[in-house]
Amino acid sequence: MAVEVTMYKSELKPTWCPGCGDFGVLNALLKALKELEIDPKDLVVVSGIGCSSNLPHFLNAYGFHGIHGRLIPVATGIRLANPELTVIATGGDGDGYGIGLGHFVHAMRRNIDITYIVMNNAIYGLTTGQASPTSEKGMITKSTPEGVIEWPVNPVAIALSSGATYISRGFSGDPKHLKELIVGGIQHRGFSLVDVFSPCVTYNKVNTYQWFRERAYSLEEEGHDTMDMIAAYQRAHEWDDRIPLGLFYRTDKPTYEEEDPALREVSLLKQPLGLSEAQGKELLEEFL
Ligand SMILES: Cc1ncc(C[n+]2csc(CCOP(=O)(O)OP(=O)(O)O)c2C)c(N)n1
Ligand code: SF4
Ligand SMILES: [Mg+2]
Repeated sequence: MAVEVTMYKSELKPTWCPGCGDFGVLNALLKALKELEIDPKDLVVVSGIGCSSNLPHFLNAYGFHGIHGRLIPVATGIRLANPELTVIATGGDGDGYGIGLGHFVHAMRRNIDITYIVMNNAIYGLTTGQASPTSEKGMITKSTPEGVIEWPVNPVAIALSSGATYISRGFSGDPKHLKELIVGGIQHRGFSLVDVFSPCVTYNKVNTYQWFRERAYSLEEEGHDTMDMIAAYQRAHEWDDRIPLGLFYRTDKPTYEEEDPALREVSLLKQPLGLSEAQGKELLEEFL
């Protein structure tokens, strides 16, 4: 069977503003799925709340549009229940690096085998332009009329110190390169972060496509050693004049699923429930 990008598109057309960076992320993801020939029935895409978190609606796959900042626990549960699925989590910087930061850190230290794509636009897009955890110090937004007074979080440095085993940054203005990073993340066994600079053209007039293009450079082209954690930390702290794009760090470590004695033997999906058929039916009905 020939695999086409259209296989992964849902009937819904994206509702993002014209020019939103999230279009580039969706395109890159569609191409990555085609390249890996993932059967839509074996794919689950989980999100939180935000413009970026609407992405699963536009895909033909299993989807779970969760609540703000809680996509990682849902993705973790799905992954642990059924390791035969490819589990991708998608969301925004507010979702993942703000309210969801605790879940992000713990999933990384556990090395859960999921791919987390964060559409980082340094703003709360859906709620119309408040400062986010990645908004730069001094940035004037709807919630910070005199400028942000806090320093931004550094997701790549947090990922390095929390034990993620595949840590990368892409740009929605370069979907071809982003596709490569997503393919690498899905293929990687363990927690993969793909932080994507994905401009919000409506509410962030500072960190635009042009702003990013003027600063971005390729880690690959500079010969960065992706197994060198110290070098990765140094690169992670580059942001002002030069912003690195590509794979910062990659290592092999057992996943949570491989370490857990109960899951190692047989996945949750295949373990007996210990319930009679009637009890199982009653329980299911509670949720329907
Ligand atoms: C528990 C909870 N707190 C706050 C909100 C309101 N809220 C919805 S989306 C959002 C932020 C969205 O920003 P981000 O995650 O960066 O996504 P973007 O829209 O920029 O893609 C907030 C604060 C909510 N829905 N639920
Ligand atoms: S408000 Fe910003 S993030 Fe949301 S769809 Fe529009 S451009 Fe994209
Ligand atoms: Mg955002």
